[in-house]
Amino acid sequence: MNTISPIDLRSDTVTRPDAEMRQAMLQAEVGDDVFGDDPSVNHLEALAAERMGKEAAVFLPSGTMANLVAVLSHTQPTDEVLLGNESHLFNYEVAGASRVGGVQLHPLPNDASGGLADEDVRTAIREPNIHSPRTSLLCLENTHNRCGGSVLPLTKIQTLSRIAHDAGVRVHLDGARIFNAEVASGTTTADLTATVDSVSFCLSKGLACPVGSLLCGSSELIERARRERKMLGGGMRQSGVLAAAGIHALSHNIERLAEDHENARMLAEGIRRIGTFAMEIPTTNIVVLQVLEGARDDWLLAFKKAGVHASAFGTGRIRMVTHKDVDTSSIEEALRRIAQAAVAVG
Ligand code: TLP
Repeated sequence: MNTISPIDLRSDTVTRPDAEMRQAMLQAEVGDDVFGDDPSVNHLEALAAERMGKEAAVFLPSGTMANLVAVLSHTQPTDEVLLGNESHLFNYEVAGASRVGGVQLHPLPNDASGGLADEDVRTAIREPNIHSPRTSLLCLENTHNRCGGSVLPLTKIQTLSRIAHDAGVRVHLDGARIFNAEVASGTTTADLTATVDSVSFCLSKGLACPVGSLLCGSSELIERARRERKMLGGGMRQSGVLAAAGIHALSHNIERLAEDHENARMLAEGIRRIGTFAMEIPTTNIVVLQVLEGARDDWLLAFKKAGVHASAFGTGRIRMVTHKDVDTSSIEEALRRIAQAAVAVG
């Protein structure tokens, strides 16, 4: 029987709360957050707003709900939302914005850094007339998941925000991994998000919390967001137990993301030496392998048999994500196992 313990690189969402985080959760002061009575949630929301340089924040169960609540809070049914064709919101959120928000999603081609061409955004913003949907929101993503964890350049965020704002269009940033962008670029989250109207970020990815996301923006926007959250069933009660994990993560788990980035670079360089895959060397924690020989699913199975769990990531593509629960020696071991898998498949 195969008894090696698997190295799980499917996502940074697989991280488990460590002993210190669990201790913080155990000691959390709680109240009923739907009444606004949970001191831990209130504290986390204040910290999040401060980190993002916004007036207010609201705690939500997931990144998907945070993006949906953002869309609902910025738009009305029949509006149009511009976003990248590789964005999470367009590819992995079950078209919830269309179903629940009644908006039309209008995808524009993402470039390699996860950005959009200025001209594409300018021409996609519709002139008001009685036939067309009203363009009311532009959504960006940083870091960009399907673009290999790329950091969206600050100047790109600023330029696209200006183009949108000049046309009366709001900007939402899916910052599920915004702290990876901060650590990789050396630019603070407040600077990265200064020109956007709202930003969501996840606690449950590289920050290693069991659950939770925050949506940050103006007080007016967040007041509306609280109503939309309630409508979706996302109003939580003694959620201070979860918020305590988030408070802990914001002070303990951000700087260490640099290790995940270094491990991802090491992993990519090692796999590149094995051959068979084409890939970019990542700047954050996401490694995307383009299969050059053989079938993607055969490779995924071979990796799994060798004790490395990865995920399918589109046609001929495999994703591996580094995180807190996989240290450098595990990455070295993963490379040995991947080399074994390559021999088995080859
Ligand atoms: N991404 C997950 C999968 O859904 C692909 C992952 O493993 O990376 N925005 C971005 C950029 C994300 O990567 C994700 C999760 C979300 C939003 C949604 O967050 P959750 O999973 O909390 O709903």
